[in-house]
Amino acid sequence: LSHFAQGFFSVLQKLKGTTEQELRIVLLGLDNAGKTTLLKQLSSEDVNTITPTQGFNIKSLTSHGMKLNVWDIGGQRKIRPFWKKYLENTDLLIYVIDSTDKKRFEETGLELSELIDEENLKGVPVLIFANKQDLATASPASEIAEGLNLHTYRDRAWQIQACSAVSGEGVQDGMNWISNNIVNKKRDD
Ligand code: G3D
Ligand code: MG
Repeated sequence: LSHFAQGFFSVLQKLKGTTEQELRIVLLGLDNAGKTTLLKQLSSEDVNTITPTQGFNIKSLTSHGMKLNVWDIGGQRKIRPFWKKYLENTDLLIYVIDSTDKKRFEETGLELSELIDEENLKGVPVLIFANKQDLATASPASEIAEGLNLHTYRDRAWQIQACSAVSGEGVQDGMNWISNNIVNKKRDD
């Protein structure tokens, strides 16, 4: 298993001890951000690709009491009403950014801020992976956080985590944050 998968399942195991509920996670980001790479080790037989008639793909992974929906966003404004229902009852949003793709920082920031405003994602904790930090051209996570105005997010827990989906570096730290902020929070509910 990848670091991501290991971290993921250890989080789930903790959660399983605290709740009967399914953990619902959506993993979003522009195309090419690194979502599939993050999931590579998880996505063998369990993944179904739902292709709703509206013309977008959602990969859905159900495993260990977790339902994980993964899809590319951006350039999908017209069909947004159709995918909104996949955001219902979300426990956690993981948003992946290609830290080397400066040309699209504005676009990815806009998409994120619109997601944050979605009714179905109100108050939902968000973990942002500033991915591809193994590349010399990557912007540091702190700079990306500033560009995204993360400090203005006051209605939810959030974290930005530098990582490389390829090497696995930083991925476990992100998972630890989930474990501390989602699992423990659910236990208090
Ligand atoms: P997506 O599912 O979000 O669209 P992918 O993104 O996981 O398909 O990744 C897009 C490209 O970025 C892939 O390259 C992938 O190998 C690369 N990539 C993803 N994460 C990292 C990372 O952390 N570091 C580096 N260096 N590359 C990464 P290709 O060449 O296959 O298109
Ligand atoms: Mg992909």
